[in-house]
Formats: sequence, C-alpha cells, structure tokens
Amino acid sequence: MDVEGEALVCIDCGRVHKPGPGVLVCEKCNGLLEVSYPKSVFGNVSFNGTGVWRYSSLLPKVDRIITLNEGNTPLVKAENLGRKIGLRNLYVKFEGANPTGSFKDRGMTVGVSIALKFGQKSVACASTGNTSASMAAYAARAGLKSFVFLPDGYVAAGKLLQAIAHGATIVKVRGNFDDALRILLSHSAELGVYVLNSVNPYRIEGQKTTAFEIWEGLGKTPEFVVYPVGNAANISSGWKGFIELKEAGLANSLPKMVGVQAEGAAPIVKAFLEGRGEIEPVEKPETVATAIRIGRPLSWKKALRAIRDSKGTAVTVSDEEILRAQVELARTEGIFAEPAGAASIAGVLKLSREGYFKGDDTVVAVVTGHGLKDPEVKIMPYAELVIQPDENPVEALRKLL
Ligand code: AN7
Repeated sequence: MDVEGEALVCIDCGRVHKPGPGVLVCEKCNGLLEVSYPKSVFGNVSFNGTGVWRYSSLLPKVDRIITLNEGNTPLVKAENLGRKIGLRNLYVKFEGANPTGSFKDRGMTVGVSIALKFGQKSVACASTGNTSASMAAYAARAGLKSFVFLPDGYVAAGKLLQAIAHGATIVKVRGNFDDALRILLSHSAELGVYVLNSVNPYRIEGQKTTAFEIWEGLGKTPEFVVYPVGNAANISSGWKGFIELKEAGLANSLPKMVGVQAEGAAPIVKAFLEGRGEIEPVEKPETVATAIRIGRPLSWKKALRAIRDSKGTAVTVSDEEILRAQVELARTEGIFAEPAGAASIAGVLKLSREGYFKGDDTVVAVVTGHGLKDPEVKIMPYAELVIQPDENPVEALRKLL
C-alpha cells in the first residue's frame, strides 16, 4: 500500500491514521501501528553522517533532534568464542556501548524528538529498567518531565539509579512489568503524558537502525541475526529495517531472525514452536535476566511474523545458560553484557550445539545492554588472593595458576 506522507498503519486491519500525539493504537481495532513511508522515499535513500540520524532518510521527520550521539555501536568479530563453537563468522553487535548503556537510546532519540514535535510536556513509560533509564536521559535533555512505572524490586540497581539521576518521577508498582504497563496505558490520557513504550510506533523506528548498521558494517546481509526477546519490539524493528533495505534496493537478501527468551518468560518461543497463531501470556514470568522478565509481550504478533516470514527460529535458554553465556562472552571477547544482553549469546551457544548453523554462516548476536547495569547479579567463580602489605604474593599466586 502507498501512503501520502508518513502515516501510521494498523498491522491488523490496515487502517491508516494521521499522526498526532493521541494516536497510539488503531482507533478501530486496537491493533499496533507501524510508521509507513510513501514509496517515493525508498527511491531516494542516502545515508550521511554517523549514528542513528545517519539514516534520517528512512526515519520520521522531526523539527528538532534530541540526541546523545547514539548508535554507531561496535560490530565486533567474536573469533575466540566463534572458534570454540565452530562458527567462523560470529559477530557481536554491542548495544551496551550506547550513551545510556542499551539499545533503547536508538528509539528514544526518535521518540523524544517526536514528543517535542507533538508539543508534549511530559513523557512516561513502564519499564524493566533500560527503557526508563534511556527515556529519563533524553527527556532531561529535551526539558520534558518524565514518569517511569517500574516493577518494585525487579529493576537492576544501575538502571534505577540512572532514572533517578536524570530526574524521573519513579512510580514503583507492586507487581511485574506487565502490571506496570497495564496501569500506565489505562491512565496515560488522564495523566496527560506521552507514552514512550514500544507501543509507540516512532520509538521503534529508531531501533531499526541496528539492522542498517549491521548491513553496512558487514558490507552484506548476514544469514542470521539473534536477538534477546522481552516485549519483542527490538526483533520486530530489526526485521522492518532489513525489509526496508531491500525495498530501497540496497540489500539483496534478508536474514533469518532468531528470538531468544528466558525459560521462565517465553510465550513467544512457545507459540512459535507449537505453530500457534497467538501467544498464551505467562502470568508469573521469572528470570534472572530482569530486563526480559515479561509475560505479555506487547509486540508478540510483529515478532512472530518476523521470525516466521524470515524462516528463522526461536529458542529458550535457562537462567544458568544465560549467566554462563555472560561469563563466556566477558572472558573470551572482553565484552561485558547484562544478563538479558547475554541471552542472545546463550541462544547462539544452544543452537550451535544443536547443529542449527553451518560453520561459515554469518551470525550476528545483538548484545543489548551493558554488564555494569546489573552489579548484583552473581556471576562467576574467579581467582582471588588476599595479602598483607609486606607480603610477597608470588608463591601464592603461582599456586592459583
Ligand atoms: C538489555 O526496559 O522492556 O524484546 O522496559 O533491556 O524489544 O523488549 C527492556 C528490554 C533485551 C528486550 N535486552 O527487548 C524495558 C524493556 C535488554 C533489555 C530487551 C530489553 P524487547
């Protein structure tokens, strides 16, 4: 379908909406909306500069860009880890290197710039942590008030500290993320806040730039891109990005999209493996990877489509596999991910054990958040020696080797 100017199109019924501050879901059927561009846009794509706004010819138009120079994150060849598991072309896209330490910054630079365009004075989100940290930072820069709804006791210390540091009003919900989101969405109009959860179609436009950077960084489309999945917006936005590259005549193939969820919070993997059209929400999601401790993923339908249309797959990993992958990545490649960020690596390890990849496939694992976010997580055995100031440590250290 062609549209005039940028339009918000319902992914379920196709209804076209004129953009505006009050338009979040389909007015007719409540479906999620997607930003659609006129076909002419894809004939005129050019990339200039660096970071998310390098791709502005494929992003929504804004009046004033609120940016922390997000994006342009390292695409690192993981030769040591790859060798161990028989993958000659394994790459890590390290999103923890974004300004607030997660991929959310890509979305927030667009979402907060749009909030300003719509004349909003305050923004809000429900969050397992990273969205709130990122939104608070960009809102501060834009001079907007921010409200964050957090599952009390289940947000990693670093993320909560970030939201506080940037001046957000913290609403602690005595429930899980799904409760926090439900409460926010049912009161956002009354509160007069602009919602920047991934239900907001503009935010995930920013997130699709990960796909653009992967394609440019490799000089081609990889065979596989592996994402940790919580609310399922990131994997969906990545798929939209790869499709747009193809539509613009830049890429000539599409990758297979692979979604990884924690065993205790895996409604999308379950629906995929059982070949069902709908997910069955998990009422009490549990995982050490609190960022993806989500039982009712907002973008489940988009994600199932991305995985199915791309002929990819979905896999669950246990908490133990997540923590092992976190250490493995840190100790073989020097990349420190928070547990949810390492879930993609855990998925790659599991799938390669099962013989899913060929040795020369190009596999990109998106590592979504920085390890410093979550200092309480119990990581690993390590070598330690305690000595007195006048003690020679050499003999004892030799014994430790
Ligand atoms: C490190 O911050 O949902 O599948 O509220 O922080 O797009 O939800 C975070 C999600 C993966 C999952 N990795 O991405 C939030 C939130 C990290 C994350 C995900 C999150 P989606």
